[in-house]
Amino acid sequence: MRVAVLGATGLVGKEMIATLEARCFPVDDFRPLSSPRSAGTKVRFDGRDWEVQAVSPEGFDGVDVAIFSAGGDASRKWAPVAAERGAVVVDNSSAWRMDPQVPLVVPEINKKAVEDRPKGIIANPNCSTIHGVMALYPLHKEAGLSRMIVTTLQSVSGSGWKALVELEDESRMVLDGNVEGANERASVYPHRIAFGAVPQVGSFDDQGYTDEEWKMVNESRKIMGAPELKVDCTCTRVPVMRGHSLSITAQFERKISPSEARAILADAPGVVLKDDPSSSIYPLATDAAGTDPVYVGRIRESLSLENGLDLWVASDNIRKGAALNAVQIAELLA
Ligand code: 11C
Repeated sequence: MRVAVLGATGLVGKEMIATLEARCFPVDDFRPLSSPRSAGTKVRFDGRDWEVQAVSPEGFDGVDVAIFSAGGDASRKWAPVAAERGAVVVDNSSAWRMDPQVPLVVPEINKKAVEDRPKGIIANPNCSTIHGVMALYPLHKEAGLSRMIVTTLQSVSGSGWKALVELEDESRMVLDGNVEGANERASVYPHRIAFGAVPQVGSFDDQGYTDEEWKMVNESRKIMGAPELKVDCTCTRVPVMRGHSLSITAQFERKISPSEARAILADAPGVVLKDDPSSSIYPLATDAAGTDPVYVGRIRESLSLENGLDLWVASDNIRKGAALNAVQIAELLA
């Protein structure tokens, strides 16, 4: 396969390149692309350094699969150009996800959807959505998911390199007693994130929900083929470098016991069950960081909802939440 990666110098782009290499993706020709600003920098792939080229229409000539992680504006501009030149685009931005002519794919759930791609674009879902549906879909197949109530605790790596540096800088300042300076250092986020929790991921609409929360609502319905699914979601940002966590209350059409749910999830592809609370074994973002699976635990019967279960989920937002899922989609094409 001739492979282009647009956004090759970003946090997710670099992980995509590392994932292509780690999974021995069959690459005959490799083209790392970026905005003109980052062009000329080098990325490492297959044992050598490659110079990143500025994105251009010609850069997609002869490319079989173009994996994009360069933000919504770049995707809106360049995905049709790449598709026009014959590439299949796997896009990690939110630009195309809800387009009815663009499949939104988590391979463990709806891999057949990649076959119907009239625009030549396949969308990679939002990270926290991927983690949620990976945990819930195996249960949905067995018991019919009717409602999900989700609170996310999202790490700063979801906002890229700058946010990692911001958390580190602010943490140092607070530990040095300079709380005022740390508050003033906030720039990626509207408030200091170090030693705090911010109930805002993305921007608010008139209803008081953020775009990140709407992604959980709409993308979950589309991926699981469940347009009637009831969803409530609150997305929060926490001072974790890498790995998103989700607290989920799920309601089903039929009763599903915690032990049945554990048995189903123990067999689910891409999911690892970590559920022995008496020994303090449950999913931790810090354990999930740098690994592929979606970890599920704290499975217990809901105290308030009929046929309900409570769960805790953690997974690496840069791996399964972004780069790994995108490369798995590319593997379906290969
Ligand atoms: C975050 N989920 O954690 C976001 C990052 O729509 O792909 C990814 C945004 C997206 O901040």
